[in-house]
Amino acid sequence: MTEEIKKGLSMTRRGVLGTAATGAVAATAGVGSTMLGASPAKASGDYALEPGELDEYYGFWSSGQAGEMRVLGVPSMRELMRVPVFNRCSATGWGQTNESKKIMTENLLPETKAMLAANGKDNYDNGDLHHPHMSFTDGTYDGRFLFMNDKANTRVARVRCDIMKCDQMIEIPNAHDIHGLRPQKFPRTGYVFANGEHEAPLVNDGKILDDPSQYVNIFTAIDGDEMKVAWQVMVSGNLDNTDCDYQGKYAFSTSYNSEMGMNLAEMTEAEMDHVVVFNLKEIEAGIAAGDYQELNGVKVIDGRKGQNKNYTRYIPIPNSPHGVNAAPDKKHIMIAGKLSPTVSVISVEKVDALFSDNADERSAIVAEPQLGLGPLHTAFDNKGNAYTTLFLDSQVVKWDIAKAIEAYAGADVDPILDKVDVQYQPGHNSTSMGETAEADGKWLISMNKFSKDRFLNVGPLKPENEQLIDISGDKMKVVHDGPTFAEPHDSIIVHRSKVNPSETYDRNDPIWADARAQAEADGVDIDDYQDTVIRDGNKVRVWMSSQAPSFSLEQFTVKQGDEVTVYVTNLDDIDDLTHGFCMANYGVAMEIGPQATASVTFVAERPGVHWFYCQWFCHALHMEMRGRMLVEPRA
Ligand code: CUK
Ligand code: CUA
Repeated sequence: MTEEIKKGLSMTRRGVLGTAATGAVAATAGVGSTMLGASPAKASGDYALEPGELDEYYGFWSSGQAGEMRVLGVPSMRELMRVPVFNRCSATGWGQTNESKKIMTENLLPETKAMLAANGKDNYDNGDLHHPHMSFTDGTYDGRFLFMNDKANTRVARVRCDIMKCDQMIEIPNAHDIHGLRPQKFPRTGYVFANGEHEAPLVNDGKILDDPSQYVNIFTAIDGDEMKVAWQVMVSGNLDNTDCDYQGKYAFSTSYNSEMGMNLAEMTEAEMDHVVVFNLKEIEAGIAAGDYQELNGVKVIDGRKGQNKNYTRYIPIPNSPHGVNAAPDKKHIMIAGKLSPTVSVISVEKVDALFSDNADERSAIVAEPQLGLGPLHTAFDNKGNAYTTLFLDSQVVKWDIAKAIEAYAGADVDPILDKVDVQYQPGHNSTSMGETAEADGKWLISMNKFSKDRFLNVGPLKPENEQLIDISGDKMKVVHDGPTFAEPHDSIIVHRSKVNPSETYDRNDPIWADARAQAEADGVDIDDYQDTVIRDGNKVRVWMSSQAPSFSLEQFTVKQGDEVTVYVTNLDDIDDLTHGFCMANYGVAMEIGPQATASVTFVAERPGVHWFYCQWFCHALHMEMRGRMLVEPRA
């Protein structure tokens, strides 16, 4: 389809549906402050919330190259929070406070630390967060953790759902560039499965360079409770996306480069690529039996083709497959064809025979409907239907899984039920509770890579467009456009009953265990009012508490060149009473939530009077919440 035709279609539909157009009219007339509030076109019900109304669902969003996780309300699509993870954050001090630096750096590999040091850094500055997914118990979300990948620097992080902060981050050895990531669904998480996307020599120390025949790819199972690598499997072909079954037996990873090509022509040469099936019990047995090599402290099993072992099977799939999605019927795994217009449906019941009888791998395929151009990802409702994004067609297609299976068996039925245009080029999609056994068939988000003309022009860099689609009826209805900054890939929509964040911190939170230990050593009661300055050689530890609208210390004095650590404990214990600590002209700022302790370390190299202030508006006298650091010049 040409751009002109696409634009034409979108203009026509705008005219028909009237949502975008009426929103625009309302905006010009100065009515309402948001499209959502202003739009009178509530054609499909109750996506628009009144002021003060709460959403029914949490949406957990990735942000791609922005490196953070975002929390949205669904269906309103209001952005509720940004949770810094692989990025840095000016507001919260993520990447700067001692507590966050520890989380970010304590599990970096030695060679990473050496590389960073040579570049004058102690931490990565960027990340590429594609896939945020919640922990499961018995096939549904359990509200404990969110796990997410960093494709840019081969890391996996965990966010605690009670405080919505990252509490663990690990760098994955041996693998390269973690892309697909999913938590085990049954019996619980358990494992977090993570795909290394890019192939490289297994020992990547420079002895092997331009010899792709010696490159491998690595699939990693992480223990999600301990946040430690449990085991790894060496595979043939690269690894893109992954998901697992509802039985706790298998994980599935797509490979768009079974050819192990190093350029575009080579990578897209074969008509068939594959899905790797990982047999979890067999892998665990192989590890227990000692059939592994240990590399960088990790047990690595050889699951490459031709090993004649029962660790893996390779199911041929046309052509550069991408998304992997387990259906809530607990029986089917959908593999999106990307360059093939098909979605291949794997029956998990038929996978057993691939291992027990060495059955032909394609015998596990029970349907392969032709859906349209560029199928990337599939989501589900609770009525046996699947929703697949068509990147090239700029559409979402709704199809009937049972009919697709009948058609594959020879019946003359069309599984396609509906198609809807989206604006434009969708990647992931997600439905309300759709990646759990409790899919409820209410909402679908289409995460579109291009917004083009859908919003006011903000220059050459455009937002993405995440569209809310009502799927409660027979026909899909696009009901809302939601711009987002670069570049969410994936999202999950979690019923609010599953998540129960706290209002304030627990004083015994392990996040500031180091500060607590230091306080004990310094004779400071970290849980009470504190205004103590301890000198320890050229190290100075400043202990203060905050209570609106003041810091316990109005001033403290240090010497030029001292290494200063400021610990602030926020003694306020009511909801939404966050304070900040910002040391002006020192590049220092952090968030201190109610009942939290946070700390930051810097060298007081700039003599003179320097004001620190609270940068979180907390009180009528918030501007007065400030104090002085007096830095005596070097003699
Ligand atoms: S990938 Cu982005 S559209 Cu990283 Cu899940 Cu498919
Ligand atoms: Cu405390 Cu503003």
